[in-house]
Amino acid sequence: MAGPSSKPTRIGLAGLAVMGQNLALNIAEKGFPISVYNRTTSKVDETVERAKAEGNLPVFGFHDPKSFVMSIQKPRVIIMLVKAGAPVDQTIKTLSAHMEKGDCIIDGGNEWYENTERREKAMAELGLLYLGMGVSGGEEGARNGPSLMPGGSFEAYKYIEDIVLKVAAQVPDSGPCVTYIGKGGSGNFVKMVHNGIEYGDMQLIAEAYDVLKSVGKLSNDELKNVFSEWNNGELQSFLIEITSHIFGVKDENGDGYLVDKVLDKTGMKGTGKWTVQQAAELSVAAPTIESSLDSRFLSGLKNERIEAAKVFKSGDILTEQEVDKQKLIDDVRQALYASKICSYAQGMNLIRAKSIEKGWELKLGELARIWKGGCIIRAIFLDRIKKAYDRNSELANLLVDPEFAKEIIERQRAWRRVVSLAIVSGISMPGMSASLAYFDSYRRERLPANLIQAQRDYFGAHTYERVDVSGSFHTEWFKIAKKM
Ligand code: 2AM
Repeated sequence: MAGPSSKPTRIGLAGLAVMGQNLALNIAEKGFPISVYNRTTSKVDETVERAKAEGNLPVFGFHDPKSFVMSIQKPRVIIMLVKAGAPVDQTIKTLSAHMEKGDCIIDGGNEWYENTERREKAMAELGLLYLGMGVSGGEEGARNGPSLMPGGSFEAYKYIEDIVLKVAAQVPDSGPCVTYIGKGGSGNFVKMVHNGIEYGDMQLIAEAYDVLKSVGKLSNDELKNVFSEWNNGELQSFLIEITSHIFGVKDENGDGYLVDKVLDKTGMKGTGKWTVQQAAELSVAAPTIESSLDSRFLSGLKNERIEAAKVFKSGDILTEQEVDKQKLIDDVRQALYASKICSYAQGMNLIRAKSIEKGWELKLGELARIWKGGCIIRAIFLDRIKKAYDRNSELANLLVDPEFAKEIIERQRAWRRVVSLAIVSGISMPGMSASLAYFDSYRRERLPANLIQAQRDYFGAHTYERVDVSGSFHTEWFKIAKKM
């Protein structure tokens, strides 16, 4: 097999599907000779061929796990990019059989954080180090610079620090998009919440599109221009940019634009659902992210929606009211931005709650920094989040950072106009309205929760606290009410 003639390689990578291949080529391009392996050996040859074609990169392929492991310099480091779950356990078993004390395995997949913690413990018993590393940026990011979220053994991180600092996306003025996240499964957890935030961003963008198209009657060309203009301002981000590109793509197989031919049914792989489950576990309100997951569930009920649309046809209330297009576009931009602040506040608070529970000591500002480049949620906006946590690392909620608070106040009228317009027009806007309700609940000193607590005490003697006297109280509400 084509291996390095004498000198061992610096690192190995196992699992050569799209992400694995691209990451291997990226590592090689940054000057680190790399050994590669895949269960199905044709992918090994394919990767070596690509490495040749893309500039004779130092990628060395192996068809059997033993010679693959042996080709790497000690202490050996192997990144795995195989399907999460059982395939990871199988790959660990295959590789670790040939590894020695002090060697290290890194899982670069979207793995459930507890699996990483279990494996880290099992590896430690063999004297092996383990990292769970979130990798974001898709195919393009993996090849040219992803955002990397490594968590687990700090010693293992130190082995690979020189590599990941070069391989990660580089953002001027804020450095490479990688940092040691923390202990245990923190790298996977942070990547999971990153994906939850990504769900939220995509939902909010889809709602902006919906109201502009359905109520504002914007054409795809107009939408393309709006999103491309937005990408020059406060909303500048990868997702806004690709959205503007999507509106410009014509259907090669028919008339019109491709976006209009795409079935309105969203797929998912599970990290969004995990994020919502964790929010519930930790009692953290994350309504924007939750609404994005619910919207995907509802999108999946295409056949039911077709039937329901017939049932409610006569009650269709989408009005043909006149809207000032330019004003609507400007309002939607502001609503999108304000909603996004709420969504990120939820994601960050979820990460902080987990960090406290697990003693991870995660630095929220650093996370915002490493998401500024390489990953799917990369955005100019993340710089503002980083600065907010730099100003106050103990910030209870992004909403109350003085800069964000000012931005929300400036945008709230437009935000309320957009949500109201959607509601009266019968256009569902779950993400933006959930964000607005989150803001409206969080900013109010007094909520109607007093009534809920009174009801709980009425039927279940759950007791209540008082606003004026400390302690816990119970009232025989029923007896008093009966006497009246
Ligand atoms: P394959 O090419 O041999 O299928 C994404 O599916 C990656 O995970 C691929 O590289 C795939 O290898 C690998 N993979 C999936 N299941 C695996 C398993 N049980 N053992 C090893 N690799 C696996």
